[in-house]
Amino acid sequence: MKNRSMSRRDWMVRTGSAVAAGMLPPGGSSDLFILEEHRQQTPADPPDPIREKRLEWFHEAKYGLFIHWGLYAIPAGQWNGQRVPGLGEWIMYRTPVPVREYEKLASRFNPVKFNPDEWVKLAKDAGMKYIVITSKHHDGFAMFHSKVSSYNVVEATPFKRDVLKELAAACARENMRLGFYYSQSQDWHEPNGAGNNWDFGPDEKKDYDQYLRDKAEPQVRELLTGYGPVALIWFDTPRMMTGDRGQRFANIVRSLQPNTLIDGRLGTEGDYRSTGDNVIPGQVQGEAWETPATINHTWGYRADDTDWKAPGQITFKLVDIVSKGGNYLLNIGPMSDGVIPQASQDILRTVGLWLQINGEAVYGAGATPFGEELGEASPRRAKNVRGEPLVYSQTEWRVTAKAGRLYFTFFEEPRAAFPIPAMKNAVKRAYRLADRAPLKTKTENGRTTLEMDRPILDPMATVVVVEFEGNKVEPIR
Ligand code: JFZ
Repeated sequence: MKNRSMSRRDWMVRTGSAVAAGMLPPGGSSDLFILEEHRQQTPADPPDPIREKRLEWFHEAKYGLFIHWGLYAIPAGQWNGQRVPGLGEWIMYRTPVPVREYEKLASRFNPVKFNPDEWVKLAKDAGMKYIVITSKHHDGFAMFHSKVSSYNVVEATPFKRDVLKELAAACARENMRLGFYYSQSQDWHEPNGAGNNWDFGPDEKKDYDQYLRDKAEPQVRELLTGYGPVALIWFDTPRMMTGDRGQRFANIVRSLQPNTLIDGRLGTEGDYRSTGDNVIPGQVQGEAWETPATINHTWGYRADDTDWKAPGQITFKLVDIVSKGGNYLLNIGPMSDGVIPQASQDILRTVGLWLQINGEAVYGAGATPFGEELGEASPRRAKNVRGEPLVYSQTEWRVTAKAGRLYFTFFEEPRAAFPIPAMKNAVKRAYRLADRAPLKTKTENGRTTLEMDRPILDPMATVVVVEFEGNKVEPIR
């Protein structure tokens, strides 16, 4: 396990989560300086058996649906007729909109077409195994009935329905795991929350602990008591999480629901690592990790962003992530009437059809035992924008693994017979996953090649199962 010997901070830097940790300004020029500074290694954390147990379902699941939904779906990227660039859910900050103005959106929030059963069905059709929804984003508006702040979907809107309660009930009916995104640090609605300097001045002058004790901590408690079993809490942008502040949240989670996972952006404790948004590491990572990703270029709905990722791209990213030991948390942004943009639904369902046939290569599958297929490091030792060694990634095929089996997913048709990477294990047989059609294999000097029919069965992605002697591959390097 390579990265057991890497400091948490170093990993965050390598995977872009340093911005999330509030260590780096997004896109700031000081990035590289900090990257160099933290390149040193620290001793490994010992694996924690209780954590490993908590993570079992997460490792099995691999693919989740992220939902960013809140008041920002109403302006949808425009304020007073002006286009506001950037992420849809950041419109209050980017404009910036004074609290008294932004609050008025609540009186217009009436998503009469919200149908939680349809949302859960979409996740199921898509082959996703968990849902994570924004319970309160940086704008401070709670999408649930909170007793500690009336700035919530039940008390401040004409809709008056507890969105999270209804979604939790729908998930329970369908055995879908549900987790909550909660912005613990930034709260632009509160005088003492982090982030809003246009109404409330600089963060350094705020009574931050007052906000934490009176709003954030009690709201996290509410989420963990009134909404059934919570799969995970997805904390984010840990600004000012110094001292015991992060630990106080961790204690709330652990004491109320010991099985609930904590993501990688609380600031202190976490059960798995979250990469930077849309960032997929170049190599296999030894510890549990997840890439949060957009399906277009925003999390919260923006009417002008229709630049969707194609089903083939999403399928590649999913298999690529699984082959490196991670999970893919892919986001959609519902509109203010409660409808999920049709194009994003269609894309998710297309990938879902592929998973119905090929899911065995994804769910519960482990990382590649090889790695040569991932790409090659720049011979001139160039670095990417995050300061990591630049890898020219190879995108033709990926490998995932289970006991006694390898799954080769081909995204391009191999031009000739395909040589299985060198391993000590003998190959027993090979077949296409989709239709179980056997493949001819040839073994010479201990190296086995696969002969594939042309054209390849599914031009988007075709999986070939290779069964081998023993449980675990022993690669020859
Ligand atoms: C955060 C939020 O600010 C954003 O609105 C969204 O909810 C997203 C999932 O998370 O944005 C981040 C956090 C971390 C990084 C980039 C954007 N990062 O580490 O690169």
